[in-house]
Amino acid sequence: MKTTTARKLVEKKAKGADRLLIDRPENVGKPQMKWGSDVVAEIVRRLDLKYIALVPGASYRGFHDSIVNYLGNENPQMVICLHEEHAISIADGYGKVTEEPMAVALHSNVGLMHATMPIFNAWCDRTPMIIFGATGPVDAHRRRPWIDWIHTSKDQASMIRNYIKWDDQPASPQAAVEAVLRANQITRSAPRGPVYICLDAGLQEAPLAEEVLVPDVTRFTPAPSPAAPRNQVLKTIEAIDAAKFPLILMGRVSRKQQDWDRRVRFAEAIGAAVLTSSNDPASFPTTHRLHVAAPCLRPNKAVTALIEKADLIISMDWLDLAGIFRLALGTAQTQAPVDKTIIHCSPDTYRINGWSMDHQALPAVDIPIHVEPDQFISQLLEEIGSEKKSKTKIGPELKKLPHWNDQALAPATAASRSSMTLWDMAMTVRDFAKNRDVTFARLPIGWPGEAYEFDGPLSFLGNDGGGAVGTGPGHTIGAALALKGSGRLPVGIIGDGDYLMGVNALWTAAHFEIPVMIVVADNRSYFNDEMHQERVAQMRGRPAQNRWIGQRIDDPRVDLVAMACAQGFEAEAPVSTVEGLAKALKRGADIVGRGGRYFIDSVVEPGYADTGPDQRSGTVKKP
Ligand SMILES: Cc1ncc(C[n+]2csc(CCOP(=O)(O)OP(=O)(O)O)c2C)c(N)n1
Ligand SMILES: [Mg+2]
Repeated sequence: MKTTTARKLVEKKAKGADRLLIDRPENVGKPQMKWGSDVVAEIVRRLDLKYIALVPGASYRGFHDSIVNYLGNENPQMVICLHEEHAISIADGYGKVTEEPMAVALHSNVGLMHATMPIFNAWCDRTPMIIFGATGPVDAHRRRPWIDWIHTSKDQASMIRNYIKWDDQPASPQAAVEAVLRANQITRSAPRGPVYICLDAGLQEAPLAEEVLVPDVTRFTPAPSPAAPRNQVLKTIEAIDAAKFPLILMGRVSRKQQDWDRRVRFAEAIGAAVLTSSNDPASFPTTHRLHVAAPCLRPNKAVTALIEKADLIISMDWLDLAGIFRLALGTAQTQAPVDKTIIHCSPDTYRINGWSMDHQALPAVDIPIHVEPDQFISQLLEEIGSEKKSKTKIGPELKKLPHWNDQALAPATAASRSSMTLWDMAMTVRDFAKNRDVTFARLPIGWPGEAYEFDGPLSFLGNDGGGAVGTGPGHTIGAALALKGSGRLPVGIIGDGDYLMGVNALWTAAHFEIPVMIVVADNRSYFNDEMHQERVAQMRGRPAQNRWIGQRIDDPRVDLVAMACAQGFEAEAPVSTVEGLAKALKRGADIVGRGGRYFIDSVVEPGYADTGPDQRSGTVKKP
């Protein structure tokens, strides 16, 4: 189903392929900077922020007018959303691809309240993002009765201050210039995260009373990321030289191809085994000989064996270093440090606070490095030079270790079966993605590591850092927006619970004609929590067969396809066999390749496949 085209399409030659060519204002002429909000718009334009995701509201009607009629709805261009949650999630998905901030505008306290959860998510994702909020007028004498009073809060940012990097509420247009410049520096500096500027409605709507200076923004760019002290680099090389079995835990790293290539060169140069997490964006080619075990979230047998075997562990901003030791080695934690040499490279200490525990447990570390991993790796490579390759010690050891991808994988279930497990679905998707430039914007809970065949930094963008259901659709569409015109195929594979919570993010993709495919692993349940209820019942000696109560999304069955079509996606009837899914994926790829949007309801049996084809299953049936 296509959206109507009453709106004007302005064709802008071939270079417009990555732009949104709609919603163009008319008769704006050559507007003068005359109002407080024009100043904010002007400084934002100079920072070259391409988009601003928003749900409108009167608290920022001045700023809204400035974007449309002063900027001509360009740099940034408005990306209208149907919920503040999606505005933030779209900016998060965009930032995951570009590592650049997208702007967001949120209406007063109420819009901000809607946005809090995905802001937390973006905080956990370390995603840059400049959020504009609004309040007031702060001057009570200028407030309209009732509504302006309701929508004015003191210290509005206090709602989110614990999970953003910085906030401000400038009291003059000149101060707003400074606030935006500072916000830009802070959000782009590692460890990254959202920042918030609250714009007084009074400031926005007041005519400029004095000249405002808008400086050359090149003098306010963020500083380059710091380098590791040389003695730490040398110490690391000594530790590598002394190690018999070095293991790299490749964690939160950049999306840049040259950084990816350097990571591969580094691992090869020192001959270390490499692990990646199934929850974080792609960081290393998963089929590389050194990537011995399939990616996973919690250490499985193969990962545990590698961790046990390693005498040197190099964490490249691994999200939960102490946690993986605890899971793999039993007792190892802060109080009982592991008996191995540990190098931990992460800038995270510069950003953590006492409210959020997303810093995870404190690991014991022998060589701490407070910089971004890719910076550290480039320093190490420079120091090592190329002659190191011959010194590789792990080579013979590695030859003895089976590579996860060499093992014969259970194929998707035979054609005759009339239903699909999550394993079947994952294997079908894996086959589909081979030889295609797919970006998996999200993958669902329980997706098997054996389906993670990643060959570049945009193969996978990681899951919701804040463990927040409802962000899948927004993340996928934000990523697709960033990838528009790149030739890649953006695919978000998400749970039905996630889809249903965030479903009306889809309209934004249709409105702006963003090519994207969304596939739901439809188990008709909040299945993750069925597993929890089962575990609790078992621990308490109670009937586990009741685990489905309060969990199943059925009776009536929600028509997921209709919800996508109603918002301008193309789709077909739900598929429940591997052949049906394979055909649907191909059809979808063709449509998205031509610039369209495709939705697939992939019906699966309840159960998870992250423990292999014999999936943790949902044989429990409702009576
Ligand atoms: C905002 C939010 N609400 C509730 C939860 C708890 N929760 C975690 S996973 C999950 C189920 C998600 O359902 P779905 O997307 O269908 O995936 P499935 O569990 O079926 O694999 C829920 C409710 C959460 N993490 N975030
Ligand atoms: Mg589900």
